[in-house]
Amino acid sequence: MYNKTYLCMKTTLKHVLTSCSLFFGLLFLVSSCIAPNGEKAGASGVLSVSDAAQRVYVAPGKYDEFYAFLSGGFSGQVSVYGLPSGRLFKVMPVFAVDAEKAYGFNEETKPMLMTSFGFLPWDDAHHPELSQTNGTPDGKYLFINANNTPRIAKIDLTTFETTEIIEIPNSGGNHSSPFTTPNTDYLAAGTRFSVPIPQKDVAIASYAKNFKGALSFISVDKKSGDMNLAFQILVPGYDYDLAHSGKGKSDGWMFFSTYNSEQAHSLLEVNASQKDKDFIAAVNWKKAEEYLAAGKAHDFPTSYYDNSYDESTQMATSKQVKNVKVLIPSECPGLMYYLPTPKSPHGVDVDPTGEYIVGNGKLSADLTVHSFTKMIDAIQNEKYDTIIEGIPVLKFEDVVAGTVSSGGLGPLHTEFDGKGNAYTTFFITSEVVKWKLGTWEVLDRHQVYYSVGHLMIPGGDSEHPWGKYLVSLNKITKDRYLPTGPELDQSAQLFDITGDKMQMLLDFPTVGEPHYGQGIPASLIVPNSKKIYKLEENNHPYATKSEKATKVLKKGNEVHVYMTTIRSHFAPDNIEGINVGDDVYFHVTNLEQDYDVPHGFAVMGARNSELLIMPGQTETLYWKPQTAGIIPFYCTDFCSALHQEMQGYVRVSPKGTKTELKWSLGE
Ligand code: RUQ
Ligand code: CUA
Repeated sequence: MYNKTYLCMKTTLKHVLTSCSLFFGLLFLVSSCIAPNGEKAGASGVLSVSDAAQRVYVAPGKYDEFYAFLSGGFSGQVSVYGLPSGRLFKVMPVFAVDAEKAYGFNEETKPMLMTSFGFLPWDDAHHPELSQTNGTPDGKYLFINANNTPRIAKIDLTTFETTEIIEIPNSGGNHSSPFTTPNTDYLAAGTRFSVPIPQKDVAIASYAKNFKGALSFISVDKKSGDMNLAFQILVPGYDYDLAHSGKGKSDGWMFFSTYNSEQAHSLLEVNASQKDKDFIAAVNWKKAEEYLAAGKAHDFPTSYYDNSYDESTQMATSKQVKNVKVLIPSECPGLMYYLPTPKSPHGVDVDPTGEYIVGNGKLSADLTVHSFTKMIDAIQNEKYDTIIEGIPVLKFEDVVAGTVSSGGLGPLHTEFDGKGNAYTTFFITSEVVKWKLGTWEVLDRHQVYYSVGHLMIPGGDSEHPWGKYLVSLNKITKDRYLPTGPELDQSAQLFDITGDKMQMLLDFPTVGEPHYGQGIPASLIVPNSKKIYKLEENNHPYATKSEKATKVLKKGNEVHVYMTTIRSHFAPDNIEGINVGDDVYFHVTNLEQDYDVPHGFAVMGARNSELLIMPGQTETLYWKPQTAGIIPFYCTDFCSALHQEMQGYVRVSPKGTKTELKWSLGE
C-alpha cells in the first residue's frame, strides 16, 4: 500500500514540477489543453494537478490572501496558517506551556495558567472564534475554549499573544464554547459534562437528581476587550455540546445543541442514544439581560480565576472571583426553549440570515433544519409539547423548516458560503456535502481523506462569509503523507468553492488536532500587526532601558539580575557572588528596536525553558543554582554574525560562602 502511495506521490511531484515550469512560459497553453481550465473542470469537480497547483501557489515573497486559525486540540495551542498555500506561520501558545516562547515558564506568563485547581500546564483547545463587529469577523481578537478545565482564552491579533484566560465555574468540559454574538457582546460557554452545582460529594448514580448544566455568558468589554462572566443559566443535566449565535433576524438568541437528554451517567454510547430526539436549546440573552437588571439573578458563591496579560507592564496577573450571577429558567419565563432535534445533534449552525438553525444529528443521515420564524410563532402561541424544569419544549413539527436527505452518515458540522449554500461534514462517510438553504436539495458532494470533523469557510459562521475556500479538518490521515511512525499529523484539505462543484486543491498537515478553525482576509489583520514593543512604553517593573542601568541586587537568598541584550552581547556578561540555592531572577530586556530581532537566553542546568525576548520586551527567567562552579549562559536565537559570541558566565559559590557580588561587561 505504501509503495502504491509513494508511486502516486512521485507522479504528483512530477506534475507539480511540470506545472511550475509551465508557469513561466508558453507551455502554459499546452497544459491548458491537456487539462481543462478551472471553470470547465468545475462541471465535474475534477481538477488537473497543474491547475490545482496554480491556485494554491503563492510565489516566494508573496503573501497569502487569508489567515486561517486552527485549534491545536490536545496540543492546547492555536496554529496560524496562510490560505491558499497551507503554509504554517506560527503556533501560538494558549493553554499549554511552550518552551520555545517561554510561555508558562517565564515569570511574566505563569499567572496565565493559574486556575482554581492551581497551575495547569495543559488543556484541550477546541474552537477558535474571531471577534465580530456587525456580524462580520473584525480581526481584533481570537477566542478559544479549554475543554478539559473550563476556560476561555483571548488572543490579541495585533501581537498574536494570549492576553486573557478566564475560568468558567460550575462547568465540566467547556465544549459549547466560545461562540460569539454578532457584536461580541457575549461569548457562550455551555457545559458538556453536567456536574453537581455547586460541586459536592454525591453518588454518581444520583445523576438525575443532583447533576446540572450551566450555560455561561461571558461579556467582552467593547474598549478594553476585558472578559467577564456576566451570568450563568442553570439548566437540566444534559450534555451541552456546541453552540452558535443567532444573527440578523435571530440576533439576541444563542443556540446550544444537547445530547444525553436521557441523563445517562455510564456507557453513554448506548444509554445516551435511546431517545429519538434530543434538543437544541434556544436562549434569549436579551431577555436574560432584562432579568439581570430586574435583580432576578441569584448570587452563587464559587471560585474561579481571571488572568490578564498587561502589554504595558508585560506581566500577567491573576484575579480570583468568588461569586457568579445565576438565572433559573423556572423563575424567568421566556428565557429559553427546547427545540426537539434528532438524533444526538453535535454541531448547531445558524445560516447567515439567521433564519435557519441546522442541527447536525450525528446518529442520523438527515439534517434537521429549524426555522427561527416558526420558532417565534410557536412561542407566541404558547404551543408547548411539555415543560422541563421551567423550560417549554416546542413541538418538532412547529419549528422544523426542512430536512436535508443527505445520503451521508454521521453529520457533524455545517458552514455557509453566503450565497445560499450550506456545506456539511459527514464523519462516517468521509465527505463534505453541499446543499441549498430553503430547498434542502443536495447540490454536490466530495470525498475527503479521511473522517472529517469540522470544516471552515472564512467567515463561514458569520453573517458575511468570504465563500472562496473551504477547509476540511480531517481526523484520520492514514496514507496521505510519508509515514512518521504510529503517530501521524492530522490533515487539512483545501477546496475551492467558487464554482458549482467543490474542487479539492491541497492537503496540508496540521498541529495537534484541529477541531474548529476560523479564517479571515489578511487585509483585516496585517495593517494592525505590531512589529516591535517600544522601549519607552515598556513599564515592566524590572525593565532595564540602557546598559548603564544594568545591575545585580542581592538581598538574602534573592538575586535580581537587571540584564540587557543587544547585538551581540549581554550586559552584564560576568556575574559573581551567587550562591548555591539562591533564588535568581534574570530580568532580561531586549534593547533592540528593529522588526524581527529577538534574543534568546538560556542558562546551563536551569530547570526551566529558554527566554525568547522580542524587541523592547522584558522577560524573567527563574533559576536556582544546584552546584558550585561556573555556569555559562548564551543567546539561543541566531541574531547576528556574532551570535555565537553572545554568551556569558555566572560564578556559583557554595552555600554560605561570601564571594563579593560583582557584575561586569568587557573587563
Ligand atoms: S468538536 S470535530 Cu470540539 Cu466537532 Cu471537534
Ligand atoms: Cu542574540 Cu543570538
